[in-house]
Amino acid sequence: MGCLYAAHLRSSECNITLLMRKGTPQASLPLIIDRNGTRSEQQLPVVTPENQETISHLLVTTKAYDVHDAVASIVHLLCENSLIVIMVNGMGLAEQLSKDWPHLNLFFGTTTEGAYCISPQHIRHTGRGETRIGRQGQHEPPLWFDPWSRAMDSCLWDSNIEAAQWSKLAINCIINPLTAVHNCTNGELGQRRELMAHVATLCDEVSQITRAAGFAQIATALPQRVAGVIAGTARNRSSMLQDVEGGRRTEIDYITGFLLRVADQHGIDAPHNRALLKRIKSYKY
Ligand code: KPL
Repeated sequence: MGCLYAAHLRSSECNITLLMRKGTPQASLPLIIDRNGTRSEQQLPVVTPENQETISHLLVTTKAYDVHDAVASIVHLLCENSLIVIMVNGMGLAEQLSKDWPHLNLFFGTTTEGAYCISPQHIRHTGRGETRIGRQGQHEPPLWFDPWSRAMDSCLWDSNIEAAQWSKLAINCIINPLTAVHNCTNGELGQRRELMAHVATLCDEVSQITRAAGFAQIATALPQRVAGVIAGTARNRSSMLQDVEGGRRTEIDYITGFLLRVADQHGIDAPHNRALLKRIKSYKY
């Protein structure tokens, strides 16, 4: 996702640098984006935390569990006006980051753009979606947001970004762990009777927690939204299933784990979500 945004923002005349992990050697990298049989290639400068100068705008698109370490590696490069846009799966990062760095200028994003990596800097953009970026309660988009809204087809400022994040979280809580445990495509959740029953039970629990968290409309619409995402992404293997298949750590702590922390605050039991969390966390990586 970071490469997709880098390419689009570069085309929108933004000055983009790819910030890679410590020790990455290259000074620049070709970034290739395939879309509908058309290929675009751009050469983008690459830096690492040890040779980067002050960062003014930082977009973080790592796995959720890598965000804290990623920020720790560059926090000395931030200045008073620097801002960070966190666009990752799951929730709970605002609290985690603010605990260690209370003065970070944080914004959050969520996207339904479809893309996957063919090789490290070679991306296939598979489907246009919608991106929402914002800071809770900030109604007017800041000036820096202008090129962002021009760069992507549908990139909106959202002053209720927590609702947008929760809406995605609720769907991920249902589809991701179920597909990972049952080793199935998203579409099978809507076709196999026993899996449909699991979806319905999880939907009930997630809706109850969603309502308690103050997102009543999202709770009411959840069963229909989940059915829509299952049908619309029927051939996908969810990101969590791909992580489990690849023997990688999953983002379950930031998806179901976050949901259950909110459930605990409201005294809600959620046994099916708890069982899924335990099962996914039992996988070795
Ligand atoms: O966001 C997704 C994911 O896989 O992480 C869904 C919506 C479930 C699509 O696969």
